[in-house]
Amino acid sequence: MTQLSLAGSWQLSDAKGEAVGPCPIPGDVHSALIALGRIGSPYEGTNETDMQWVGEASWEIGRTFDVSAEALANRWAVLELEFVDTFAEVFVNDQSLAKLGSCFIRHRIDVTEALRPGANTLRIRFSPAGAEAIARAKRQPFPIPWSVSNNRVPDLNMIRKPQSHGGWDWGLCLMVAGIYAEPVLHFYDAARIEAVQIRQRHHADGTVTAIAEIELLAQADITVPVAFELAGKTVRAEAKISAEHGGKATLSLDIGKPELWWPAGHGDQPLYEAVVTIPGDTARRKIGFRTLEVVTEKDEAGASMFFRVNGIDIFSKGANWIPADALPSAITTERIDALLTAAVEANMNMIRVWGGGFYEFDAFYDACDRLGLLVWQDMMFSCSQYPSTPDFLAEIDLELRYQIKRLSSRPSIALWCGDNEVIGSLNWFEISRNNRDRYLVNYDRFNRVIDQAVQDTDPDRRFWPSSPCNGDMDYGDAWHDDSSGDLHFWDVWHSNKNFDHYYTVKPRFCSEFGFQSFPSMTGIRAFAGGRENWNATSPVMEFHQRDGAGNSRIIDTMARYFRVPSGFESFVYLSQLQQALAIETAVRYWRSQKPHSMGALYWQLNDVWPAVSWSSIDHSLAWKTLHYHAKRFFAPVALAARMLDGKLVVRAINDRHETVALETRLRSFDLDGTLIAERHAKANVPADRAIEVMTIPAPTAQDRFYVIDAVVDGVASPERQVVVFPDVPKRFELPATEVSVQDVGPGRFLLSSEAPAFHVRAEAEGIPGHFDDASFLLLPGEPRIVTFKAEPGQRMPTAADLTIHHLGETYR
Ligand code: BMA
Repeated sequence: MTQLSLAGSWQLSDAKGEAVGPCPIPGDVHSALIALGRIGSPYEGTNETDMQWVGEASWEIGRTFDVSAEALANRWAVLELEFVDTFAEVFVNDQSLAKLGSCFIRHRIDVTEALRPGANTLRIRFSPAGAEAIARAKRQPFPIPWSVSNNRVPDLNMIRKPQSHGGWDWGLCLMVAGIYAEPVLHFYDAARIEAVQIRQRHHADGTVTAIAEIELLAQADITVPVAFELAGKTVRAEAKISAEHGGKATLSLDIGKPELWWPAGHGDQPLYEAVVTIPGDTARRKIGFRTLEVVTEKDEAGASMFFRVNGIDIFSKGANWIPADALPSAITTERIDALLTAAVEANMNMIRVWGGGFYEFDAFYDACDRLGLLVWQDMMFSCSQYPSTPDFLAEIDLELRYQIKRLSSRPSIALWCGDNEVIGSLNWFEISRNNRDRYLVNYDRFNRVIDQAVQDTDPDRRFWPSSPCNGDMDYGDAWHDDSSGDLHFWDVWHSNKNFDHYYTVKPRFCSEFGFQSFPSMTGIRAFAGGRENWNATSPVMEFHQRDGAGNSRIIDTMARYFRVPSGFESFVYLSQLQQALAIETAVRYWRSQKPHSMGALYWQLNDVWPAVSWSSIDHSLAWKTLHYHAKRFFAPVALAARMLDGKLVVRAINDRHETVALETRLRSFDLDGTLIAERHAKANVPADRAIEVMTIPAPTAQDRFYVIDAVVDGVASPERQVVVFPDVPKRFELPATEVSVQDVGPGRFLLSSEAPAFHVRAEAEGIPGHFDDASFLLLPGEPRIVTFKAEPGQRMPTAADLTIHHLGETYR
């Protein structure tokens, strides 16, 4: 036996040592208590309020396991624990062996002396993280302000636990505890592999040298053979390891011309397996060969910001990622895969792992490597100031070096970013505004530790100080300064501006901008109880909205753009439509400014619980309208149309590596669907560019709309269609019409309408899955077939399962 998995059913006990029941590990205490019926689901009603005691209590989990005498003979036994959340004392056979205090470090505990042949016990005692945070804050030499507007538990910036566990403006406060990765007991010969990083050197002739940098540890001074294998080749060496200082080996392989790994939409994602072996231990890494640079060159506007992969300048299209669920037990590989697959289906090529959650699980990065999603990786610091005391810096230094080494071999990791909004938050707290010198120096000391950790452990990758940030040593206003660096543009949502306000900035790279909507009716039915609660301002609905001004803003926006909807389901539909239109306005405009603008990552992809939020996929994994729009507005060839000074200006965007011959077809219709005029214009849109393709005088009356298609290779794909109202939709007399649905095969439906139906949205409520398209225009005589993709194991809907919404019926 070389290793023993300790995953499975552990026993949970309370602070007094009383047995509570089984606790599956990997997993969390809350989920065990829910399964035991001790607490309700935090997602339903207002249950969250009644379970705050769980996060404030101490808990213990334990199990027994058998170890044979042979397994122990002359072996080095090491208990490996990762994703331990957070303050935990580890007992083996009642002997205290370690006190853990960081959720972001892998703990490897020598248990050789403590184990015995036969039955052994392992107990892990968790103490409440919130109390420890407060105790640490008291010991600070000066106050370190924390994220008051988000966290409901004070001082979480003192401890290395996901910051959003204490509540966020899209999430609940559970202060979960547990172990979220498989605990493993290793039996090594005498030495073990501590870290493996595979670096790549690309040569001008297309050949690549792969370099394995290997860190080794041993129980006693020893020399071991090391082998490095990749792409059918192997190299061997000997490594000296000292018990006190460990050892290192660097092995290189020339591997000819490998197939290159590309971001999604730009090419394939071939992965090669690298294997590093010493007697008794093996490490495997999936390698994708690609070059990647972050290009920040000075130019007339300021400085560029984009990713260049294999020599191609990539427009980053994507969204921000928050933890996949508030209950870690619910974060399965299937859930992660479903979310990231949906990101790629929506033509995304980048995900930003936001700094208030986890350095994600291996399954997350496995999916990104496999799917071609570049990862903008924040370090886990968000929206607070952080200490610069020696003990805190030492603790995060360990964390950073561990995480960078853990992830650096992955092709998906594109950038290491120091934090989320920590520079900006200097301005949020009275205490740091009043003594900016002190807090800026404090920030710089803290941020330099991150910078140094990146330089030392992953010199091939770029360190970016903070998101947002105008550049190295730039402490300007990256919420508004669009001349360089990445921008968080929040004025439309947080300052209640019109969607047109997105036209006032031309970000070099917009890494956050968002607009809220209600979740799907499937989600609402599950958490809100009876119909009497189906109202935006019912107590339960307000409880599932964590941005104080959120619902007012949604309602206010609706009044600006649409007629007041006649029922709650229409309200939910409209809330999702306006979110989609807001984000679409920004993305099409910024993409049309390519190559000045080179990135649009909206806030946010997913949800941790069923709530009103900025997500495009709700907690039930239902696609909101935004996600369907994202699939179109992120399409590789797309149009951007904009009303400007009485004109309708159309630009075409090309993300392909070659010129696209494109015909712009613009049709204007009156509101009953009669064609008024049609124009065509041909243009060659150069590779990786956006150019103007048509301009026409636009009407001043609200009596017509425009349908613009980009015809490529003779095909006017609906994916590329843009529909423009020359004024806000509420001013148009939309025809009353019913959309008819016909089954045309398993999961295939023909939708048609006798008068124009706008933003037609079919839903198969209660059946997990999504359509290939939604929120599109149906013109008379131009029916559409939509196809449903059911989640694995789900039945296909029939026409009778579908509900259809469209804009013209929301107020009738
Ligand atoms: C941002 C993020 C989050 C937050 C979001 C919505 O700037 O970094 O902190 O949830 O805005 O307010």
